[in-house]
Amino acid sequence: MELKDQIKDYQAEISAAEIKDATELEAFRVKFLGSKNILKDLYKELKDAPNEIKKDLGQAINALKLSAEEKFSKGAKKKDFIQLGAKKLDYSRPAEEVALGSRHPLSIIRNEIIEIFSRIGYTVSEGPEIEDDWHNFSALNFPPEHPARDMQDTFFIKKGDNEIALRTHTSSVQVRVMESQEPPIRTISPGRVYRNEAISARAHCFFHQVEGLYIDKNVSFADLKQTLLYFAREMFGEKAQIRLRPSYFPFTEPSAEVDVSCTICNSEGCNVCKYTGWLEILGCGMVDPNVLEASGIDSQKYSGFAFGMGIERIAQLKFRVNDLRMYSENDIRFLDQFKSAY
Ligand code: 2U9
Repeated sequence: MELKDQIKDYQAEISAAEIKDATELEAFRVKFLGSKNILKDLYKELKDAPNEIKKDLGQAINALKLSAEEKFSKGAKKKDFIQLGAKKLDYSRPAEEVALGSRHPLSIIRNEIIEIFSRIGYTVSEGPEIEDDWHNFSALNFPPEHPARDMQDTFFIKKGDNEIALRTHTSSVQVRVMESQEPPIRTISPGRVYRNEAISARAHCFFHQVEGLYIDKNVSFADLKQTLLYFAREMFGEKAQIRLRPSYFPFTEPSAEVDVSCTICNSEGCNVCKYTGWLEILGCGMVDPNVLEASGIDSQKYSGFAFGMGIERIAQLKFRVNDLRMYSENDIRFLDQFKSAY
């Protein structure tokens, strides 16, 4: 059949088409407007048509296309076609609920600690999780034979002359701050740290810390105590009390462990505080002069204090989550419970 007659036939077909339902509408769409529609064949044939009638035939195919589109949109507007099969769509039905995520409990606590210290002028410093021996141990006054350097405690990446390991504390970040900045230094370093421990409810091969450092002229132990009391009251409530017990760390002298009065039982005794009325929350001390000197700070001119706490420990007390493994399992049933926390 000649192209001219084909166009005529299709034009007649389109004009006569009575689209009665969605199935017929779809069939019409596929034939005249779909990706393999018949108009495409007509355009192909047009190429070989004699030049003197090419223009007219081209216009006729374009007109065919327009009437197909018009017929289709008229058909699509028919309200019967919102029926799919026998089921009617219910446009008044509420939309599916979009599941919202929530902050991780450790992020909630970390952000709260950052907030508390930023209110008294502390900056936040971050640094690498893969550290060299100097920043993780030597600069912090760990003697060469200190047990923390043992393979059983630290994940080593490279042994030998220039040892590389996963940091065991974020004090390494503060060594970097001391090396690159002049006092006064007032900074906290939150971050993930690694210890070579078997995973259980009470131990994990990684956990999260916030360590703090304050170096200036005439920084005293009294400044340290007042800073920690401020922190304890902001974190655990205005009635919180603290007590310090003597301790030992290679990087601080003197050193102390800090307990906060048990806010769960008002210090009356409960199973969380093991009937002592006190909860251990952090360690602290005056920065050892060796540590200041190792990073190029004159220990005759400057003194400082430092402290460190485990974020999981604070979260355990605030949220009563006793199994450390929960924090990294990403069980939605666990994470969902912190939706309202922030
Ligand atoms: C520099 C010098 C000294 C940070 C300190 C502690 C005491 C401490 C532990 C608490 C629980 C680690 O997460 S934990 O296991 N930390 O007891 N941390 S003093 O001392 C520093 C830090 C940086 C340059």
